[in-house]
Amino acid sequence: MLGVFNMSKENIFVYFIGTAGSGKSTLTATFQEWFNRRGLDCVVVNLDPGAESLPYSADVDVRDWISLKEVMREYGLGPNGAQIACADMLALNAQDIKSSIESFKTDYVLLDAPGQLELFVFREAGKYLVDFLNREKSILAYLLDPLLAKEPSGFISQLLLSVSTHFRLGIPQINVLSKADLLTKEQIENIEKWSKDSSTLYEDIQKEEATVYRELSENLFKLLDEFGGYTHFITTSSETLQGMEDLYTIIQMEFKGGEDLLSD
Ligand SMILES: Nc1nc2c(ncn2[C@@H]2O[C@H](COP(=O)(O)OP(=O)(O)O)[C@@H](O)[C@H]2O)c(=O)[nH]1
Ligand SMILES: [Mg+2]
Repeated sequence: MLGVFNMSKENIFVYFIGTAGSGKSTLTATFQEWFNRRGLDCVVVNLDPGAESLPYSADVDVRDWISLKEVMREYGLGPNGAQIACADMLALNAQDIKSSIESFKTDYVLLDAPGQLELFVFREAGKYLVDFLNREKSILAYLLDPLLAKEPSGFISQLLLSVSTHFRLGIPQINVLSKADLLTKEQIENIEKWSKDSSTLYEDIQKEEATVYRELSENLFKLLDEFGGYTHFITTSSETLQGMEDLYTIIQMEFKGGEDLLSD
């Protein structure tokens, strides 16, 4: 437990989580760049043992301890089985990851989760790692895929995954509509409208083709609407750098009551 005492009290862990291809690694890189441009310090951690190439240079990289190719060879597993085995190994290497992070002195730790959401969220190792590193100082940026979120039922399915992630990991969570540059202004305004006034989302679901899936969407909507607040999101783009300030501000508000590191 020595590490706990070494760790800076200000250390904040930001996990980037979302379905494969939602833009986690790219947003991690962009947010790191945004930090650096402002003279702020952060440590970037790659948690994906299967990552072939990364858009940032990782300060801490699980591939130093876990290799997808080696696991495939050693245990005679195919790529899918090996991904699962590697995800579970994150727990075995939690102390290595923690010690490595602690060797940097920093306020922010940005963690890029494995490509496949379920490997981190629905297996034990992800939750274990969040607890082990410091649950109290952790926040999750949940990436909503814009190409799915632009349709009412797609938006609902993305929110459902976001809510499942929240229930599973139980730490503060920010919904992030990523790759906003891929959507038209109208599409973004539409999603914002659903987010601000959920009755418009319900109306638009009802305009979709009448299938059993529409009925399912309506029922899922009612479930999500009952809990409230889950439709809120911020919009980001790694192309235009939109949303970085918003992301930073929300994180600051959560942990520092709005006190801005930039003004130090
Ligand atoms: N246009 C656009 N493409 C993006 C953006 N962010 C990521 N991408 C692309 O989306 C793909 C998946 O991104 P990646 O960060 O690897 O997703 P991950 O699997 O969630 O880590 C890549 O081809 C990225 O170049 C963005 O803000 N705008
Ligand atoms: Mg990635």
